[in-house]
Amino acid sequence: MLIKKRESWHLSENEVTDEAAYLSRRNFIRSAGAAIGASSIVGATGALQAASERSLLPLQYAKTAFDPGETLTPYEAVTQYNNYYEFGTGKGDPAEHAWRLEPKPWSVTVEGLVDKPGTYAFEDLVDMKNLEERIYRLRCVEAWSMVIPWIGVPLSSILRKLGPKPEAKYVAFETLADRNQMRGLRSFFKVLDWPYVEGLRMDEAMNDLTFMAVGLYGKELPNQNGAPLRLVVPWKYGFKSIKSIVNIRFTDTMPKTSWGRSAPSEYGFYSNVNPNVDHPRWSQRSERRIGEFGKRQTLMFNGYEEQVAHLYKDMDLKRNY
Ligand SMILES: Nc1nc2c(c(=O)[nH]1)N[C@H]1C(S)=C(S)[C@@H](COP(=O)(O)O)O[C@H]1N2
Ligand SMILES: [Mo]
Repeated sequence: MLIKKRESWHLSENEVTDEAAYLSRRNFIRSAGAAIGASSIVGATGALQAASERSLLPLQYAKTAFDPGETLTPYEAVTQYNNYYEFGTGKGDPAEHAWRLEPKPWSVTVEGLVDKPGTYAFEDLVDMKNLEERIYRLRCVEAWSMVIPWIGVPLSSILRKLGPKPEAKYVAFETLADRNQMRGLRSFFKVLDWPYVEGLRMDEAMNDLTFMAVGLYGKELPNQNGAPLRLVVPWKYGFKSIKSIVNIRFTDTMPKTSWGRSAPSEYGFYSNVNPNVDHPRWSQRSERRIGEFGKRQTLMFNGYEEQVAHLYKDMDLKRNY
C-alpha cells in the first residue's frame, strides 16, 4: 500500500516529461487561438470550469526587485498542475475539486512561545495595504519547476506582529483539515496524516525571501494554490510551502513535518533545494521547467544561494537534508 501511495506522488521522469509536454501543447493551442474546450486532448476541461467557480478579486500591490528574469510559467499551468493532496493526489485534482474550499472568512490560531497568542482574522494578520509582488522559482522535489509571480507580504512582517519569544527556535504551520471541504481527507487510502504540517527554523522564517502569499498573477490566490494564505519558501522543495494555513505555533523543538513523518529517510526538515544531494530514489541534478522542453541544471538553493547560504554555514547539508 505504501508503495502505491508513493507511486502517485513520485512521478517517473517520463510522466513529468509528458505533463510538461502536455502543457506546452496546450499553450501552443491557446496561442494559436483555438478554443480550449474544443480540444479533446485537454483532460482538464472540467478543472477549468471548476477553477472559475470563485471569482478572484484583483489586488493592489507594489512591484519589487525579486524577479529572476525568467519566463513566467503560464497561469493555466500554475493553477491546473498542482500538488494539494487534501484534494487528491492527481495533478489536476486540486483545480477540479478545490472549489469546495471556503477561504472567506478565514482565521488563524497563533500559539506557543509568542507574546500575542490568539485567533486572528485573515485581515488582521496580512496587511492588504502593503502587498508586494515577488517572482520566484518553485522547485518541486519531483524534479519539475515553475516561475510564479506571487503577491503577498514577507512572513517576517506577520511574525513580528505576533512577537515570538526569544526561546522560540522554530515556527510550525498547519493547513486546514476539513473533511467536508477536502475530499482527499475522506479518501480510503490515507496518503498523509492530516492536517498537513510544516515548519521552519526561526532564522529561516525571518529571512527576507520567506513569503506569505495571498495572491498570484495580480489576483487573489485560487483555492488550489492554497487560498487564502500560503507560505512560499523559494530555496526549499515545494512541499515546505504549506497551503491554506490555519495555525501558527512557536516552539523550541524542531516541529514534525507531514512528508518527514511519512518517510523520514526521504524528506528531511530542511529540504533545501540541492543538486548535490539526491533523493534516495532519484537524482536532483536537473529539473524540467513546466512548459519547456529539455532539462535545466538544478541550482544550489534553487538559485538563492546568495540570500540563504549563510543560514547553513556550519552544517553538513548531506546529513541535514
Ligand atoms: N497543505 C498542503 N500544502 C502543500 C501541498 C499539499 O499537498 N498540501 N503540496 C506541496 C507541494 S509538494 C508543492 S510542490 C507545492 C505546490 O504549490 P502549487 O500547487 O501552488 O504550485 O505546494 C506544497 N504545499
Ligand atoms: Mo512538491
